[in-house]
Amino acid sequence: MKYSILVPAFAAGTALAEVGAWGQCGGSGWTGEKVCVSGYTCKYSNDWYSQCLPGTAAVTSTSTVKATTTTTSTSTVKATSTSVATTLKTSTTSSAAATTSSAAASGKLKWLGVNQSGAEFGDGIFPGRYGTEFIFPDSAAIKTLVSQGYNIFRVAFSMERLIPTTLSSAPSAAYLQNLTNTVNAITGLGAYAILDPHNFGRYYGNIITDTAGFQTWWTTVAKQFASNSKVIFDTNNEYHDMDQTLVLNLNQAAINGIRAAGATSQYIFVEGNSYSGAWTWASVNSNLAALTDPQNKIVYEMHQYLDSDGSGTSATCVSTDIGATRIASATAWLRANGKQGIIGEFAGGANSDCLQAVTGVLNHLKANSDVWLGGLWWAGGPWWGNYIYSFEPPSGVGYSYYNSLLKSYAP
Ligand SMILES: *[C@@H]1O[C@H](CO)[C@@H](O)[C@H](O)[C@H]1NC(C)=O
Ligand SMILES: CC(=O)N[C@H]1CO[C@H](CO)[C@@H](O)[C@@H]1O
Repeated sequence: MKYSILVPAFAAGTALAEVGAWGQCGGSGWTGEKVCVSGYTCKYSNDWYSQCLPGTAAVTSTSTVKATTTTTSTSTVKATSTSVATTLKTSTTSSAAATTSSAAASGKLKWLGVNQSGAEFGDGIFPGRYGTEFIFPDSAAIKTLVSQGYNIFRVAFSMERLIPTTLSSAPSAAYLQNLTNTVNAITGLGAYAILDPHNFGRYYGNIITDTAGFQTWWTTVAKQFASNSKVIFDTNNEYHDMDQTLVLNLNQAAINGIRAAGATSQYIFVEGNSYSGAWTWASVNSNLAALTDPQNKIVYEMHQYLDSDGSGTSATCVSTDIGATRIASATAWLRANGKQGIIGEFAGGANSDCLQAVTGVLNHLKANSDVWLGGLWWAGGPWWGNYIYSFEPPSGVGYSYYNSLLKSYAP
């Protein structure tokens, strides 16, 4: 999800219906009610989601840094995506459609899983309070998902909470312990855990330009997980509005830092600029083909949503074949460059158009499994409430609607 049109947490003096406990009360594109029932407060979680959480504390403010940077990006991303979509319509619609209709739901991917959100919530509030600004994933929910067949989980967390002072300083023991507990809960069940610093290429809101410091940050973190072969390192979530060479250099610094820590068996997921979008990857991120890894275990992580602006903030999908259509140019890029990729975030609303579009994503990944290793739904986590894509068992909107489809592709 990308854009931040910040929604005021309260519409003062109105007589709107109130949002119930744990319900969504704000976020980019949110047009629903914003006032919580008595005893609950609308809390900012990230630019896309605010939620009614227990308590009466003052509403926390949002980050203005993002508001400024994303305004410019909206038009850039949209302009790029339009031309990509146009190109794809002429060149790949027929093959994408053929894939959708011919591939049965019996296909299996190497990896299929769910993002686990919570430890990065309360973005911009550091260090924040456990249970108020942020939470860790629920290991019981993860266990349920593993029992359904999912074998990979992307654990979002905050770089600043893990290593609070500078990029080169020591970890916060308590946050590291909780993160490690989550990782161990996942890998102890035989699944893969992706460490996802959910930072958009920023540290305390500023674009990271200190590549040496970033390398050190990664060496510090990777040392903690070097002996767990089921851990995967994701260099950073969704770089955007950054110099393209800097994105290359940060990814390479992360790879170098991770390998220098003695973490030599694990996969490394790299991400690109423009929010790592699959639909714009070939036009924006081609320079990342130059990344090198002595272990040769780089996987290109791309994100793809199916709503009109690709931001993942609407339950409406553009068309029933938009999933395969938006991914096709990335598939061609991976194959042309001899690389492998994963769709690290995808989702659609709980409706029949999106069901077909999501099926198209899965069938496309399966039909091109020489270059695509799998996908991860956005998102599970204990605090999603009635969020349009929530994959939290037992009753998340996305879990209820999509679990039977998704698990038929699980390995
Ligand atoms: C870690 O988790 C425990 C609960 O298991 C909680 O009490 C504690 O506050 C958490 N600390 C941090 C920094 O997340
Ligand atoms: C949304 C997005 O692009 N990636 C999302 C992954 O998870 C977090 C959840 O907090 C979102 O903030 C990110 O934007």
